[in-house]
Amino acid sequence: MEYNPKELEQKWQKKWADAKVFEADLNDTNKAFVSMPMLPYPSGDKLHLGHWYNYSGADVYSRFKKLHGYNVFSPIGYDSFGLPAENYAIKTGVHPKDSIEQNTATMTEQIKRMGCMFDWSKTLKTSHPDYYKWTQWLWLKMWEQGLAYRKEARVNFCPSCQTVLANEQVQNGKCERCGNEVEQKLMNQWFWRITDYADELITGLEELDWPEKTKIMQRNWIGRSTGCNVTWQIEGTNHTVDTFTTTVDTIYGVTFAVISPEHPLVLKITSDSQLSDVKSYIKNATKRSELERMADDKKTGVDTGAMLVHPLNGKKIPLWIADYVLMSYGTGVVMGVPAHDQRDNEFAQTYNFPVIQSIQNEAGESFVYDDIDKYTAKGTIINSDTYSGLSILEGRKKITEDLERAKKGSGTVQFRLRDWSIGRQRYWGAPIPMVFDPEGNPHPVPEEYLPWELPTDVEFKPTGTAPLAQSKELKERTEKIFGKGWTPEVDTMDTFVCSSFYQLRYLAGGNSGDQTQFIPSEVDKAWNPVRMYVGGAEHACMHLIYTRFVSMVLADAGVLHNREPFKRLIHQGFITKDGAKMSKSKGNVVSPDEIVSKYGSDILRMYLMFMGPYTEGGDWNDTGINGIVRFYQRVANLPGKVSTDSDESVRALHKSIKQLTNDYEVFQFNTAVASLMECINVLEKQGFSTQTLEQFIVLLVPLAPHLAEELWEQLGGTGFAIEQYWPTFDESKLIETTVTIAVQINGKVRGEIQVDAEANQDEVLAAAKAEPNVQKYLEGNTLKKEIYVPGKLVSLVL
Ligand code: ANZ
Repeated sequence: MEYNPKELEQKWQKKWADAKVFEADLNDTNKAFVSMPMLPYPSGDKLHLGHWYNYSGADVYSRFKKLHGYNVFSPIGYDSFGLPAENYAIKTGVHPKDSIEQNTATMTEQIKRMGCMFDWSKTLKTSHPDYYKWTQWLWLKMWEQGLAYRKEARVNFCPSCQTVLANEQVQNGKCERCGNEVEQKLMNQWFWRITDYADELITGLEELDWPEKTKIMQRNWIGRSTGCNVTWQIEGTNHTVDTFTTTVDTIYGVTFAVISPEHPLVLKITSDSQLSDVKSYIKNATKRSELERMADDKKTGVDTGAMLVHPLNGKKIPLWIADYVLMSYGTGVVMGVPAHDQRDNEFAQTYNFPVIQSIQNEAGESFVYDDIDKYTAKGTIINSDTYSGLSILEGRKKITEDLERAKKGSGTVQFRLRDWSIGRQRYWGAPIPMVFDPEGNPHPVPEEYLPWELPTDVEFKPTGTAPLAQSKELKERTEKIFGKGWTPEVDTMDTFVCSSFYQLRYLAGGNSGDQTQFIPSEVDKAWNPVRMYVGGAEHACMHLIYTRFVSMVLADAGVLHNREPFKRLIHQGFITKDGAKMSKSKGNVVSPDEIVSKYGSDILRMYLMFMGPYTEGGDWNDTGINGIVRFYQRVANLPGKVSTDSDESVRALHKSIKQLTNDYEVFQFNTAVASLMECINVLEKQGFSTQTLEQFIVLLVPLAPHLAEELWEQLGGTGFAIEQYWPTFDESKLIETTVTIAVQINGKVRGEIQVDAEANQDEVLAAAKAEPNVQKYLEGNTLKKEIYVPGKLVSLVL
């Protein structure tokens, strides 16, 4: 066959499109199966090899499932609101609306060249009014469910992106997008109450077929802690403070307590003599970020002058203020146990608090909880009145119960997760559909006014205040609909909102689909959740938590039948160059376009899939691709070599069927390619029939979809190769009927014989001695010894 990938691939892409082979009929609910990669965001840069890796692997799987008779829907779209598009627009001066059109057109052309089985008839762009109408609809649902609220809070602010960020979007104190140091700012902001779902976000993980690492990351991020809130009377006042502790078993080891500088009671309970010190401490502390405060080597603090009364033994405990205690966690006050907590120990050393041991391990030694798992701690309570002698866990339970009975405490569960900060002071996002009455009270924009359009009469460059505030049109629109003195909300939504439900809008037909309802109920029932989701591990604690939260809310609102969006999840690995991540600054970026122009999409795909286990990625290497080119050419030549089957060929085919049936399912594409390579070696050598070749072609469809079609056509097959049924392997065909035996003479291999697997020793030895090369050595020599290792080896000694 003439090897011209460009022509061949275009031909099949056109045929697939003309015949609408990949357009899923969403009304057909039988064997419905959504298999999709994460949607890309258009930034102005072209697709890189990572995209190819992501989409190719996802497509191998989608095709594999289609070949099993699943009604596979593989959608794709663009996450086109947000900073990448906006920053590109700022850089080039082109309005984001125009640059998005241009950039998505380029990307679409690139993606289409891959020949993935995407259903382009149901695509979407999140920045289109037909889409963000639903982003705003989701906002209204949140509002209706009591899950959207506004409050004055210290929020993360990126001075470079000039916008507020959610906690998930701050990584090691830096902005997830631009890498700049994030500041803390007191601002009035919108939040979504994701913490209401903290518990289910943890328990729901159990039923998901996700990488264990990702589940652990989510669990840690959500950070569930079971413990006890203890109430302490402040001596000589009517005030009390609560401390949250996971280890109330250490309560007899408390020698001080610490209150956060932001705690509302601080100034009320500080003694007159300490007031000025405490005030200046607060002033300094509130300037620092949480991260800084937690990372401090040297803990600082000031005495408030207040004393707490120990709820169990009545001892007086000094209360200090210190910034290592955060207001955003627990109750903002902690009991200090220097004997068993490292931080408390450092604090006690600096300020000379006594150290009292109250627990010991099984060896009778003291320990700090930082070194062991709190929830399974083994050991005994000591120095603790009637609790002494109990095991740690028993004591913890008993102390909690006694405190509860005395109304001085209660068992409780704390989460590290914070509510999702939703507003952004940026232009290129979905406007928050809220307006304020003349008294400043917020009201939702009624659904009939959606999409609540993004105004165009604004400068989109960021200044730190929301660009929408400049829009005359938005202000006039608001007054016209709601009345004089009404004002619009001017923040836009975090773009992670746009991608938190997009898989459901695909199911409504995408942007050109159903605009009358969010998702048709029957379609939701049959097609949701997504059965296979493929994308980067970097989304573990952002997109993949937000989307789960939104699905749970929509299920509670009666919109969805299912509470989890993604049943199975796979993260692709990284493609590196010379061991390093590809980046423009390193100058080691491999352009997929050039490779596709030179070799075609099938070869690039097969090579990428061959580089290593899909979830681990691999290192790009230009010479390696030639091996795939040779394999491709050999496969392309198979139709000209059709003859008849031999047992070996049939066995090799069934071995491949067996292997690939497993490999594709578990994303081991590299071993799948290797298996086809082994198979073709045997087929070429031993001969094969048309029927065997047909099955081989079906096995090849996921890895080289265009070539497979071409060969299928050459063989005169009906329909498309992708419409065939996956071959089933026949275990009986796998049984070896002949075995290969090596023949050694004086310890050196001199020949190889093929014998019937059932042959007995005499037959095998006779065959060995008859082997021509072996015969040469035997001539004129006397045979001293002959040994047969069944199924493996004949050893002759002269
Ligand atoms: C006494 C104690 C003794 C504690 C001990 C630990 C070990 P996790 O597991 O992460 O939930 N804590 C509570 N609220 C805090 C806040 N706002 N800022 C800083 N630290 C706070 O951690 C719970 C523990 O973190 C709590 O248990 C408390 O210290 C501290 F040997 O109480 B512990």
